[in-house]
Amino acid sequence: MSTKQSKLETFKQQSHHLRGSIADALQNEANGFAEAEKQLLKFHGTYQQDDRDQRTGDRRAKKSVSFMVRSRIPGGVLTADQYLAHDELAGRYANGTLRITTRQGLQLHGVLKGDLKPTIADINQTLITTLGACGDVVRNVMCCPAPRHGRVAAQVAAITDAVAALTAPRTRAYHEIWLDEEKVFDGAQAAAPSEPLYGDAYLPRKFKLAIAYAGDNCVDVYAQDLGLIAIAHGDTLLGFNVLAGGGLGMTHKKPETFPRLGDPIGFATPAQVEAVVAAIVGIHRDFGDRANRKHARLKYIIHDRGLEWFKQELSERLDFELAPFAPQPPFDLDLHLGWQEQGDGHWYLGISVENGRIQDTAAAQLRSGLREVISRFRPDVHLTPNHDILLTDLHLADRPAIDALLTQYGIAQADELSNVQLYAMACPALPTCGLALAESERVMPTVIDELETAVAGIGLAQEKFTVRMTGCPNGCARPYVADLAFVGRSADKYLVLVGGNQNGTQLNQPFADLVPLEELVSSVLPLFVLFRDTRYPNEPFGDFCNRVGVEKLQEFAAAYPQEGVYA
Ligand code: SRM
Ligand code: SF4
Repeated sequence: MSTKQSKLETFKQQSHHLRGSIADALQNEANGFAEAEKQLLKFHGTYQQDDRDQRTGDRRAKKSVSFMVRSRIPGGVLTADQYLAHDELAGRYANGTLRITTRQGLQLHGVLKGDLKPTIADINQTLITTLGACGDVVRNVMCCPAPRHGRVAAQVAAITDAVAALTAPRTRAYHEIWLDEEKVFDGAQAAAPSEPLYGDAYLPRKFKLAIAYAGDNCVDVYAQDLGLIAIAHGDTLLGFNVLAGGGLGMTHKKPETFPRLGDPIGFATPAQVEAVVAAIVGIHRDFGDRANRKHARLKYIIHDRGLEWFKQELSERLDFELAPFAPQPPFDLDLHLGWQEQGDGHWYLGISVENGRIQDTAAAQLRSGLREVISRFRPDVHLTPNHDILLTDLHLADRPAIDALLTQYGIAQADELSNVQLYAMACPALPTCGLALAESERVMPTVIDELETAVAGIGLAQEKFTVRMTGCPNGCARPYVADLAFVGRSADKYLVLVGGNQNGTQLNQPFADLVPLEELVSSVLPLFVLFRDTRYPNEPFGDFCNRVGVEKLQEFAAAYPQEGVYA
């Protein structure tokens, strides 16, 4: 195993808290940045990308370079003005679309280098930052987006904000580069403010944190480096069950990389939770692998050193003992869609957004429709971890007008969509993602249409199961906890996995490999037939697959008649 630190560690350490030569490089004529700056830019919330549809195969040909800009939005909560500012920027500087992310952020794609500074500055004008949306830091802090009222909800929201503030990078580099703040670092001495949580080299890798409410796992809390589950008794927030060591990224054919669910660690009171977060992030900072980035997540520290070691190390960093993990009810996945009373006399409307892409197409003008509804009715906007959008604090009296507007713009409401569609997610993949091995977002609608028809054809139209697709094994749409997943392997071939569940509490298993795109649905349809015929009462699809086991499922599928004769 190499102990030589990775190149990126050197970039970080030499960057004077994320400055590098970004400011100078912004001024030059090139359409992109050199390697060190490209890496540092991620911490500022932007990725250099190229349009992979435009790649010619000629390495000398000039690439069509542009930037993805990601906003860090704790809990996914925006005001109407903040949403509308992003919408406006999508039209002015980006490719005319907004992309809700699986961590409740918003992305712009296709921003040119010359427009990066105004784009980031304009986002900041609305009091939203892109700093720390990407890079080796604690990423956007997630929290269940459903508008809730009462003391518990207020406390959970306050803790979400406090944890986001605690884990935000402190460097002023961002303000100097993008917001024209006076330079506090002149290159002569290390006069930049220190990073109390991160140090000069930041974390060895990204770190993900989410807060769930007991019983509602819409944030996929087991897939996070650090998961907090709010436990309340009536109107009192007792505290949080703490999970650590979840994470999904893996690399095909490299068994030393793997998805992992978080382990129960203990229970923290509201007053203890920030100290617990700082201590666990500190363990990642101090023990994470700085030589091999593929082995640098918290999950590998816990896997390699053991859970008992981790708990001991955590206990030494805290000046109190964590209580034991508290009993909690079973989880469910609530997408929070449709019209719902929010508990304070107001209503919210959850709208399903196919793969999180807010755009206008011939079939539906989602971007324009949302813009009009949000401009006229001024709701707060909550982005969900399932790529959807909630418009909150609405008056019931406005429902007919809002419904009419959605119809006018061709926007379907949740009760008009199939369960297959509602519970599906796909990552962006091609053409923007440089790591994609196969298509995802662009082909998912066709796969979903086919799957919808197929399961309806065998009488399972009402069945709820999660189906997720990614263009590579990194796992951005959290495929490894889904009932059914398609993970890109090569140009148009996928690994098919089954046996996760909607509740996000179990990992799925590979069922078939290198399945061509056009055979994805037919490859799994025999499993749905077997499920329909032999499931236990109310047993979900993923649990059924898990119980029967992949080997038996493979045998059954191999013996099953070819496509077209399912009944
Ligand atoms: Fe991700 C890298 C998109 C959530 C695991 N992810 C990327 C990049 C930036 C590609 C790159 O490095 O060049 C993708 C940009 C594509 C594009 O064109 O927009 C990308 N990831 C996304 C988003 C937009 C997918 C989506 O459908 O919404 C999500 C942005 C969330 C946000 O707002 O911060 C997104 N990524 C995730 C998740 C899910 C989650 O966090 O809940 C995961 C799996 C959980 C995990 O981290 O373990 C995830 N993304 C990765 C990985 C693998 C990390 C690993 O430990 O191996 C990479 C690759 C990397 O970091 O090197 C990656
Ligand atoms: Fe890109 Fe892979 Fe993430 Fe999809 S899963 S966005 S292809 S890195």
